[in-house]
Amino acid sequence: MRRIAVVPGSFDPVTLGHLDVIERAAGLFDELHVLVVHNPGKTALLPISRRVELLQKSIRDAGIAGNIVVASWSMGLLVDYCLEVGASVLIKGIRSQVDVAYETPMAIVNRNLAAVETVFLLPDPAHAHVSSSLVRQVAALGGDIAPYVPEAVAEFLQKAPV
Ligand code: COD
Repeated sequence: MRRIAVVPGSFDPVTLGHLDVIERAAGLFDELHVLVVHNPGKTALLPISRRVELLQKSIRDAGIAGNIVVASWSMGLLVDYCLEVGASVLIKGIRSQVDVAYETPMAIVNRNLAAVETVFLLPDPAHAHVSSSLVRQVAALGGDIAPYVPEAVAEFLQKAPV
C-alpha cells in the first residue's frame, strides 16, 4: 500500500523552515502532498496561486521534487483533501509549545473526523525561529530576507517588494 501524507500550510511565503519539514517528510512517505490552504486567521500577503508557484520552484531548486505534489485546497475540511488523494497522515512542524497548543486540538478533531493521524516533526534548530510572518515583517520594512527563505522567494519579493 502506498503511504501518502499531506503537509498543509499557509506558506505565505514558503520559508527554509517549511522546506526542511517538507524534505524530511518526503523521505518518510511514498507520496507527499504540499497543500496551500487559506488560514482565515491571517492577513494574506501573496495570492494562493503565487504561493503554489513559489513552492513548486523552491522544491524543484532543492532537488527534492521526486515524490512531491504541490496543490491548493479551498473546498472545505483539510481531511476532505486527504480522503480525496488517499492520504492517511497530516504532517505539522512543531517549533514551540505555542505550536503544540495550536495543533493538538486540530489533530484530535482530524482523527475523529476521518481517522487521519497527525505526525509532528521537530524543526531543524537552524530554522526553528523562522516563520512566514517574520519574513513578511522583515520584507515590509526593507530588511534582507535571504537567510530565511528559498532563493526563489527572495528573488520574487525583491522584484515585487511588499
Ligand atoms: N520549522 C518547522 N516547522 C515550521 C516552521 C519552521 N521554521 N515554520 C512553520 N512551520 C510549520 C507550522 O508549525 C505548520 O505546521 C506548518 O509549518 C505550516 O505553517 P504556516 O504558518 O505556513 O501555516 P498555518 O499555521 O497558517 O496553517 C494553516 C492550516 C490551514 C494548515 C491550519 O490552519 C489548519 O490545519 N487548519 C485546519 C483546517 C480544518 O480543516 N479545520 C477543521 C478541523 S481541525
